[in-house]
Amino acid sequence: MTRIDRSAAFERARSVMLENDRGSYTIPTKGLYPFQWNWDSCLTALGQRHFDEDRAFTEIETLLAHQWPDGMVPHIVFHVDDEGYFPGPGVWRTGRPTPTSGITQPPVLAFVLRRLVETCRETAKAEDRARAMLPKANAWHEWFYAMRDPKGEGLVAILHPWESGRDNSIDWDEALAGVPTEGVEPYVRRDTTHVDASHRPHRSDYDRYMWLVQRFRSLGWDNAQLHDASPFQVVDPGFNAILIRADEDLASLARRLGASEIAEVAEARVAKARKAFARLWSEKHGQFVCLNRVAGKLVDSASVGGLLPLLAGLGTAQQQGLLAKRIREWRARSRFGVASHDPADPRFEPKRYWRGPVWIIVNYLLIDGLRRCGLDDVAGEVVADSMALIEESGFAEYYDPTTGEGLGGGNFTWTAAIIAELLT
Ligand code: 9WN
Repeated sequence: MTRIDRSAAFERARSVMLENDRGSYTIPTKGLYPFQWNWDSCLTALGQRHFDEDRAFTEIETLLAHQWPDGMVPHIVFHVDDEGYFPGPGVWRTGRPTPTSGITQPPVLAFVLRRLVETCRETAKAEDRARAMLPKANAWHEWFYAMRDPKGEGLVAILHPWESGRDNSIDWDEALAGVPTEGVEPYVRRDTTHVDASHRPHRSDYDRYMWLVQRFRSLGWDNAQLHDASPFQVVDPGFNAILIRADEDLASLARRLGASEIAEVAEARVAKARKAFARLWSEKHGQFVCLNRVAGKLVDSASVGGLLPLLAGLGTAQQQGLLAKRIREWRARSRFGVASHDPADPRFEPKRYWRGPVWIIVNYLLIDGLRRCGLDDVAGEVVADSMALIEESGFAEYYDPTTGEGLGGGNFTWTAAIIAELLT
């Protein structure tokens, strides 16, 4: 890209972020997602900081203002009424003052917060705002190990595919098969009125998503009960790697800001999780894979979630090299990297949401992880592919890795935010 192209691309990215800005939070895209989503907001702050540092902090503060008393930071905050999304607050019925969903999402918050503080122009102000958020981020991380790792194994489970942020990944097929559908209340999906249904999860997936919501709701959203009551308990290497990295970043920030008690507990969590992580390596696939905690076995599914451990420098140097090799192999089989699932798998679907398409935010996490592990050449290839995708197809929600076609919602906030981040 030429210099002029870069500044034009940055301006386009900025206008997408501004178009979706609702003052103190940003929606992912108009129509399809009219509320605040957890990991979308945090990653959006990474882009906002390039033109408005204050606003970037506000994005995260708004999310944390809706943290639950038990420490969980919910996956959606329903700031306004909007019938355009299903399931809305009337389905979740979590009883929060401002309605929220009852599950969580990948905890990228502390990873983003550290980056904001380390790169901001107004350091003292940023440090003050970050200092106030440290106990909240710590409470959330503590919540994960208390509620989602009740046996103290060092790895946390997700209880709903939506928690992973990779909703209909092939990773969940086997565990979802153990979720019944009897008793699911009649419902009308709204996503398929906004975007092409063949690019979205199947009805059979939604039935199970709703069964789990109803089950958890029947338990009053009491997190102390949900883990053991859920027929879906999956240890996702991507999710756990994000949590480990977020704890490392929380510890580093806490040390910088003089909060040594928080630093110590975060470091202890990291040390324990790192030891436990080796269990998720698959010799067959040459990458990390999920563990189905209910069945007690690894899941035969090679998805991008199993490459994300690079983000926390997990695995041996040899294993990290194999993860980079996977990225190159997948890129060789499709035109653009990085597909969300191994394109050689017969279950790979290049247009169906998290069963194949490329997601720019995942590319960004991989780029960061590859650089961390000294795999800069591969990181450069993923940057180039990400730029080529937005040049060809604009700021889409996700892209077909075989053609580069933009899919799902358009003018998508976190895609724009990450491109702004990669450009600067
Ligand atoms: C359910 C907002 C969210 C992302 C997720 C993505 C999708 C929601 C949905 O959209 O999930 O949370 O209804 O499909 O899978 O990663 O946070 O952009």
